[in-house]
Amino acid sequence: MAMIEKGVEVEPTTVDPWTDAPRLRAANPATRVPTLVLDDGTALTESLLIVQWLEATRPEVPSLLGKDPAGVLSRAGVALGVIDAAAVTIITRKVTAPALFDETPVGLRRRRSMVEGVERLEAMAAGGALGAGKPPTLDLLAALDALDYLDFRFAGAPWLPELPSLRVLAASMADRPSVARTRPH
Ligand SMILES: N[C@@H](CCC(=O)N[C@@H](CS)C(=O)NCC(=O)O)C(=O)O
Repeated sequence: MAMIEKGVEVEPTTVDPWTDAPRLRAANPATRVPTLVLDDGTALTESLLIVQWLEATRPEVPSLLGKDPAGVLSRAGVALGVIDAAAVTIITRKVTAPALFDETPVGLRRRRSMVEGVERLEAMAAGGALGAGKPPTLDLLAALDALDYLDFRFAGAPWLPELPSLRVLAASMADRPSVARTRPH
């Protein structure tokens, strides 16, 4: 989403990192996505480092940090906490299978991170703190990503709170190319 908002057109390769795809492994010794290979062969990894590269190389395009960088980064951190707790839960299931990680003490702690984090995002959306989104800043992009990822991985989970304001905000962004073209499916 950040790349599209910054006007960078990529030829995306859809890859399952768990299959150790050779091209991904060559570009990124951690064998994780996202990995961005520039035209000169430089490989950039870690989503937030890719955002830093976007900001450093395209200062003229509206900043993803907006006019209140501290506020944007603070709110983005809440969304990233949700995304990280969700991703860790999915990845750790692979470690503990067939036992389910989710209801171990650490799994429940990660669930609490998801619930409390997304509740804070909901309050931000209700109070207008995530902005109208045109152009979106990093906090809104990360919040939309957190919501989509929770829906993708934990749809119907009884512990997922209702998120009416966040869903209204997400619906208002649904047709934006950066959102429509990157939604998980
Ligand atoms: N901190 C990294 C996290 C990247 C990450 O964990 N990607 C997962 C997506 S499923 C992955 O590629 N996992 C494969 C693995 O952990 O081996 C970022 O923000 O880019």
